[in-house]
Amino acid sequence: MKIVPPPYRIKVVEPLEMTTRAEREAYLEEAGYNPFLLPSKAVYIDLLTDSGTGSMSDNQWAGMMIGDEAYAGSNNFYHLQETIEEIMGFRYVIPTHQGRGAENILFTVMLKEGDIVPNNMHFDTTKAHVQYRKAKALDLVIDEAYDPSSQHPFKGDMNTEKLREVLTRDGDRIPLVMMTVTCNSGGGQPVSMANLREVSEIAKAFGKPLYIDSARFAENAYFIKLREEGYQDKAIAEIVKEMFSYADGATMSGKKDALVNIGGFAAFKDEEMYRKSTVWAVFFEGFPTYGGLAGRDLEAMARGLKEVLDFDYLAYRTGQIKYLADRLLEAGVPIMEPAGGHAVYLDALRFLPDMPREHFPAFALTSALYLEGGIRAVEIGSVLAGRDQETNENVYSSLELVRLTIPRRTYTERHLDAIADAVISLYQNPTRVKGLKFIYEPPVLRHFTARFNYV
Ligand code: PM9
Repeated sequence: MKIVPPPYRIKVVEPLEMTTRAEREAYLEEAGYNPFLLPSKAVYIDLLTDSGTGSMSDNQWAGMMIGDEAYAGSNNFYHLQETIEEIMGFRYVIPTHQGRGAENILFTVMLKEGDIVPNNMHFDTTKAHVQYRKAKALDLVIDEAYDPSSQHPFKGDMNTEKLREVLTRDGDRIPLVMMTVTCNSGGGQPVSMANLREVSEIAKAFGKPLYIDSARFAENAYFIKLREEGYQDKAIAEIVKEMFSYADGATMSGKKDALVNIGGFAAFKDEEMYRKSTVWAVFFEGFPTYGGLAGRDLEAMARGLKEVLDFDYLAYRTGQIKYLADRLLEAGVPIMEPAGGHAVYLDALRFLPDMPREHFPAFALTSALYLEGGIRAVEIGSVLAGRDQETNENVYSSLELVRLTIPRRTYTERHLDAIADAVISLYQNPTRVKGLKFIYEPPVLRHFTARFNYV
């Protein structure tokens, strides 16, 4: 198995508590078999998310010491603004407390009831913000995205034929087009430069602005360099610049590719859009030069945005995902292929072919994985999908996945081996995975707080 060497060494460590199986059984019962309800101290390896869970560099921590905590016009805001302009080409920047803060501002300015937002694939919070305004979140990703074994190199691409169709038919209801890079809900799959370019040309032809949900923009750029013809000799920074040259603006969760624990921003090319957005920034987030963040957070984000462009960092980061994926594939474990940028997704329907859908196989697998190795993963399947708004029946989603999300610069290959060993052991002993039934089901976003017991 190929290991890409890490381009850093460890300076600070955070002790982890080791638990016994009996202790984990008690913790899990207490948590209602829901990994979201486990206390962090009960978890050995936390793969719930890669959002805000990574490690900052010494350079970022040093930057935090020069936080300028002025209410307005902090030095660190200007540093962040210059950095975003240099990297992404957006002149106008509004910091936000995290990605969804930026979505809230953008959609408050742009959306009204009855509108449609085409996106390759909306992330949950983006979709929720669109729907909250009684607008429709339309996913137009290519069909290959829904086939876990398709080896398409850019499974995050948008189906441009469908985009043209919807713009032709419903153009007057579409205030903007969005692209999510990488495509999180589709497995961290990248979008090609050719697709971004084409989507931007189509949007322009119909007079619509294009916004990029850029949470994992650098991981996307790395895949373009690796897989798309004509980009092998380009620096990541050049690729990133070209990606954003096709967009009118961006929303960003800094908790991913800005390598910070908290933060985000909205960015614009157009001054008028920026002006309209500042009104809502003040309302929701704070004065437009701090947006709910401390000056030190702005500095850490500015520095993180530069660090993430390092090729060796990205090679190691994506190499970790591939390492884990390859170990699982070698043992025959069914996963979503090819390995994406930030997570490995187990395909629970093939992992547990005999478990009925109403026993929630992917959710059940997260419980078993916790018992097996103290590993906390997250279900992306039918519990998350919820109930049909009209019939109130459970929606059994086409993909029943467990996301093993790898935090940035946090775990070593030995941790990845522990994860692989636990997953493989369950795959070889599937009777250890026990189906679940609800004992408490909240009416919305049920996966966060639902409680279960074994069927
Ligand atoms: N993504 C994730 O775990 C955070 C948890 S939300 C239950 O993958 C994209 C592509 C995301 C994303 C968050 C957001 C929102 C926007 N776009 O979490 O608000 O993956 O900073 O960003 C999560 P914030």
